[in-house]
Amino acid sequence: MGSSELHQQHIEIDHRTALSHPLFTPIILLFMVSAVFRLSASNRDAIAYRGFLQKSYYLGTTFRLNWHKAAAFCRSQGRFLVSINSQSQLDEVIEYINKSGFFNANESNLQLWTSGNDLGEQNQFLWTSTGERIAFDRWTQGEPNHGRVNDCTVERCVVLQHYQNGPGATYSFDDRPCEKEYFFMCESLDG
Ligand SMILES: [Ca+2]
Repeated sequence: MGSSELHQQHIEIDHRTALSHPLFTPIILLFMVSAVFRLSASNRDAIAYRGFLQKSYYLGTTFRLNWHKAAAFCRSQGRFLVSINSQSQLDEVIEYINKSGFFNANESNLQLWTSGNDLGEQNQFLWTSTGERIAFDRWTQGEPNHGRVNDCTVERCVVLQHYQNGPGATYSFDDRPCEKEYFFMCESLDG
């Protein structure tokens, strides 16, 4: 056995010894448990702060995306698709849209994706961004109608829609096929 072979064998023995050290497993476990605790603490902090920090918005009206891509786009900007679970939240959204000038540019209709959907369970609509049930009853008359194609329900994602001049929808919700492309609105918290 040459000296280099001896050296190699020695290193391998040391490696096995380190892995089988009696303290190795407990140390790894302790590290993982503390990481989980740190993560849950930061989540709690985020929820606690949510109460007194104002939302900020982003209105995407330069290109249309399907619901899944719109959700991903918002996340890529550090935001979430918008959730609207009260009259005051709707008022903030309407104010933002009005200030954006969208309706001044010869636009009379607007449909935009929110985070609402019932993808998890039929007719159990949630705001994915907050985890809340859709408790704010702002459905367009006759909606959600769970539109179907070939016996399969395809209308499972929620738009906020507004028709300036027509009858019907006035900043109200409608379930639409998630694959359809609409404008979208993202929200985040200012901190
Ligand atoms: Ca519908």
